[in-house]
Amino acid sequence: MILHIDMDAFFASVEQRDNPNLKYKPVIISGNSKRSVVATASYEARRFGIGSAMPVFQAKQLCDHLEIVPGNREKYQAESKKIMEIISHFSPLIEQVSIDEAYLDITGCERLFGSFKDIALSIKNQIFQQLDLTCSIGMSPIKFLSKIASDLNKPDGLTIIEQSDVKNFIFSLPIQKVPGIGKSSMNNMQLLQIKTLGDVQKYSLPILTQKFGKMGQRLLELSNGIDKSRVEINYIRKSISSETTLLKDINNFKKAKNIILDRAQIVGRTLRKKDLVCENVFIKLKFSDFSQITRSRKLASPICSSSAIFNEALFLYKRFKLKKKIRLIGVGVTALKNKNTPVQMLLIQDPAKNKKQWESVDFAVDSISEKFGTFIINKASLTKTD
Ligand code: TTP
Ligand code: MG
Repeated sequence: MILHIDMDAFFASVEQRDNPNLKYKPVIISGNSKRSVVATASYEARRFGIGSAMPVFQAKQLCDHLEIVPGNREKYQAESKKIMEIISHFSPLIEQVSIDEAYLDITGCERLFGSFKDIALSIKNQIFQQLDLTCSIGMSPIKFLSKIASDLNKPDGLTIIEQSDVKNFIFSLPIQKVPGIGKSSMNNMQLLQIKTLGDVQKYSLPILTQKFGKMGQRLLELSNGIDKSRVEINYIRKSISSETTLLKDINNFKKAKNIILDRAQIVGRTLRKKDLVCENVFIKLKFSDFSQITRSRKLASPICSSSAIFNEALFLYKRFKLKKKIRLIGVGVTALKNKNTPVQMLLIQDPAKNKKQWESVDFAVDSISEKFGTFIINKASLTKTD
């Protein structure tokens, strides 16, 4: 049995919880710039036809008393972490797919926690009790159906598709609900008169492949209730990077060094937040003529401190013979590992005490930034003196 959980109007619900003045009101979360779009809309705002990706000015036209709240990604990340922590107690087979969404394989967990329905209700209850947030859960024996199910009774929904109902469900499932069906495939669906997933079976594999490419085979499999994808645990992002296009092209070493330090700090913070270490650091430079290079370096032992990332990135930068002005600088890390994998022993035995000290400084700075905001504390070399 696979459970899919998705938080309701996630960013907006967090803000409504933290500011009682926003409760039961039409609220949108957006960026700060003039050209911002809606990241999410509270369910009250959705009644006015407001939704994700809509320009903010358009949302305002639809609802004149709309509350517009700037987003706070770090806060939502922290909430996301708490949610994943709660659900990880129910099964170790957990796959987080976005900031507010995860799959959980709960096959065999009934003996510990009661029926599948009981498990879903306990998860909903714990999240509500501990975080004052609601979520929607879908459950079925097939991964893609669970995702569709979680969306069916939003908000605060629970939808269970039993094995005995799978066939009927698939046959009447509107084809546009199948993940991966975009606008262009919908045109072809209409031409072929495919309205439901069951209708796919009217066509042979060669025709479906001709019309929809690889997706054709998957659709035929899905229509037969076959979904080869499993809940994939321990998914680790392959890289973390941060880059910035400069206001003016530069060729000044000190300025470049400051930007590398700034980016290294952002990358380091993300790495530590995810409890990861890296074994590879790279820099990316784009020049005034739009050409670009990346240079990377494999490390002898894993790191996660911003200073170590900075040192490696600066080393790579210095080795490069600069001939043109720089328009963009990026710093990134790859070869990521969980911090508590055995390789971490290397760090503990590392005679370079300096490295460990910098890590403790970084963790202290991270927790201060989390409490008081990202820009409250910074390296002295990044503070403007002129
Ligand atoms: P979703 O789960 O797609 O949306 P939601 O949780 O706001 O609402 P629903 O009840 O329909 O699930 O996305 C989760 C969060 O991701 C959302 O709160 C804000 C963010 N997000 C964006 O920043 N931009 C986007 O375009 C979308 C779709 C989401
Ligand atoms: Mg959601």
